[in-house]
Amino acid sequence: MLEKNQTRIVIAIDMDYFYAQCEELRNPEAKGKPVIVGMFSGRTEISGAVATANYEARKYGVKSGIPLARAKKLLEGVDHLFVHPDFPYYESVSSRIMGIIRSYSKRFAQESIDEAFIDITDTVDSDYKRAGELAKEIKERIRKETGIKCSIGVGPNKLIAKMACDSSKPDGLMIITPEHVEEFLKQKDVDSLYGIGPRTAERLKAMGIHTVGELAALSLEKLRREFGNRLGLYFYQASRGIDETQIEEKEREQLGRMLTLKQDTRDINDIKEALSMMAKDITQELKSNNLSYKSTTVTIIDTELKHHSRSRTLRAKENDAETAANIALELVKGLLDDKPEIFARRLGLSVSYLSKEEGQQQLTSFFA
Ligand code: DGT
Ligand code: CA
Ligand code: CA
Repeated sequence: MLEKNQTRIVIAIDMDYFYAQCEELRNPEAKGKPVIVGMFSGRTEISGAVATANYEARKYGVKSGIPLARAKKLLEGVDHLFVHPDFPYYESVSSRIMGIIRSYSKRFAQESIDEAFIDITDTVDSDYKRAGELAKEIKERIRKETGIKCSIGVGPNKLIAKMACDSSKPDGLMIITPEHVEEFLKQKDVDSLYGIGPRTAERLKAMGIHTVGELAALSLEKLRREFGNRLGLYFYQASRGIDETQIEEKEREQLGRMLTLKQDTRDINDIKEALSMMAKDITQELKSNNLSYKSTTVTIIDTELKHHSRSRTLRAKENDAETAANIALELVKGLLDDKPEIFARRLGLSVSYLSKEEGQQQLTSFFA
């Protein structure tokens, strides 16, 4: 078991200042300026919090979670860009990035909109030198094909890979081999231990434990007495860099696209064109992942920003673009007939009840 662990190689990939970087991508004039993506809570013009900020804005102390009013104050007199979040856009950038990462290993797990882990032990035959080269290649491909900068950590497990990734930010690449795990962890603040929240970190600090090295000096018995069996064991293992979590893909439940129409419309030709574009895009992603679907859903967001959806579930599994586009078109027609007052501003298409085409999967992995 231990021997196997020493040769495992895991890569953690996390996009830098993700929402704000997506905004820079489509607003070239934002480059070099502080960029804030903020969520209004609705009560007043300025109530709400910062979702994220680029590194220019971070220089002024702006970061995720602080009130918008405070961010505005910190950037008073500074030429900056403030934008509302556009989740469908971030999702579309994310799904292209995930498509690239996924192509490097069958052991892939997307952890959030902007981060993923892959186990590349087999891909590089447990060789850290090759792992570093592969990490560099992934980084360059993401940059070239999507325009997005990321940070990458390479290590013997998920915990170390993630912490290496965080330490290398922004636009970094850090490789921690098993021999360097102890040295890497020793001086780290307990805050930075993956999976420890701010309240737990406070508790540790109140006990006089500030670094991971100090945490590792405590016995398992003491940790269990203080924190209970589960958390005690977690601290004992994590502070030694032990993490046996496997990297596995969770079953995807649905896959979709959403776009803003060229104009607010009820014209079925405009809608048909948008649907077939999204259907093609979706089926391409289905095919590259050997997936098929059973249910199709369309969503119209109208000019009042209200959502209207219709779904249909098929008897048989499907994976071609034409079927999805045809069903979606019928669903939209039905929706518009029922609601003569609405005009579509945005249009969404998604497929769900996904399943793997096992036969093909085996064939491709045999040749991979
Ligand atoms: P990084 O990774 O430090 O360069 O910066 P981000 O912004 O990529 O941070 P990360 O990876 O923790 O989060 C990914 C995205 O998730 C981020 O761009 C916006 C969103 N997000 C993160 N923290 C918050 C938060 O506190 N509130 C809200 N609404 N969104 C957040
Ligand atoms: Ca990030
Ligand atoms: Ca993240």
